[in-house]
Amino acid sequence: MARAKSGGARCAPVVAVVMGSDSDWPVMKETALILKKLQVPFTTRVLSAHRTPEEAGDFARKAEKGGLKVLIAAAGGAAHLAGVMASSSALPVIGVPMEGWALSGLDALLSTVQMPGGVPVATVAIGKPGARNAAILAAEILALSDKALAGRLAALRAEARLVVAVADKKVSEEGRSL
Ligand code: RP5
Repeated sequence: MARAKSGGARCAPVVAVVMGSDSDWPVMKETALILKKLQVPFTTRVLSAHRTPEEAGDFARKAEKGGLKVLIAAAGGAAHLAGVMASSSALPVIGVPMEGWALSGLDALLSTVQMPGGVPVATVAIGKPGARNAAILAAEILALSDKALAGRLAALRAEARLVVAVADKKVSEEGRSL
């Protein structure tokens, strides 16, 4: 399994960011960037539930033994990648529906979220917001046993509050000056 960079040192990945196609990468890069910012070691892979089903299942089966703790799986269309990960691993799986080429990602959302009872996939929003939330959710799971990471997550939330406060000030001022 590939090593990931974290805080300047090479650390074994604890999160896998798996996607069905390299066409998903521009969106899933958002996940990787947030994991990097939070100093969570990760690996990024292209594995397809439909085009490389054996490799995808094999990856999920070996994930826990390889040191991974959370799997993030992104796919579009008839999106089964997160489900395949969840069916072959006991690790928590976060599914990210990709917007795809038709139906604005509703197809992928339903394929990802509608898992049968007993095989959960924590499904986040379609596209970039989901890609970002997948990273944060994975970090929140890991932060349950990592106080330093919990601190970095709190700082991220504080940053988001600051952005809203600045926007609030700007819009309030502009509103008053109309
Ligand atoms: C899914 O089909 C992939 O996850 C991707 O979102 C979509 C299209 O894949 P490409 O045809 O661009 O490779 O399996």
